[in-house]
Amino acid sequence: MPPQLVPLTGFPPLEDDEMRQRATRFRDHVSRRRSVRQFSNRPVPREVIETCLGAAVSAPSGANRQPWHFVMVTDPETKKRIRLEAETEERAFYHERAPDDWLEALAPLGTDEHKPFLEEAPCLIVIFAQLYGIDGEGRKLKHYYVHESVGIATGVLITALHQAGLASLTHTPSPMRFLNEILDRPSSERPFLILVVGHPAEGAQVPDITRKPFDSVVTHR
Ligand code: IYR
Repeated sequence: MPPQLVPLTGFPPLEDDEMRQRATRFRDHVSRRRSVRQFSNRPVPREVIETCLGAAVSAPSGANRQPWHFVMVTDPETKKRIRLEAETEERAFYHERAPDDWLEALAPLGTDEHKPFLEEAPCLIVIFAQLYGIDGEGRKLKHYYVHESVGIATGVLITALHQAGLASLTHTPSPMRFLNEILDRPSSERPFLILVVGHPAEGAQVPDITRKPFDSVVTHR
């Protein structure tokens, strides 16, 4: 099929100073994001999260196949089932499966097998990576760079939620296949991660950790 091209819109050229200002403000705001593990039960308007998902699904993807699916979970019973299954896996992880070096790496975060936030937060967004798609005639459609694509969309989602004033936590119980059953998703989809979303609990605390010095992670040639 020949490419179908249309004019690029939405890029009015900005003065360098305007760019500097915008980049700085965005950097300062995004840098204040923290992963939160204690959530209040304050509800979040559904349309706010849907709008953030609208930002996420605008992400670039391999051959524009958009190999993702997002399930918004707000039903208390479903959240409870997810918590129970996740805690079962996490118990095995923390007490049997995890090698010592992994447990040491996690120690500064203070995480353990208890995951009350899966029930307490008003919304879980379960992100699925579609290993392949299905075309109009029911045939398998190849997807490309699936994990890169879903990772980028997830990054946009986390940033959009932060911009909307919401806290989030990336949570990856391992293995996560139980999510397909609970959420009725096909085996062509693999759970990528759970994004826990809501307002931080009053008095919420976060680990006292820092980011690597900028010059150690960025070089010029
Ligand atoms: N999935 C476990 C363990 C865990 C792993 C990593 I890597 C983290 O950055 C944090 C936790 C849990 O959620 O507790």
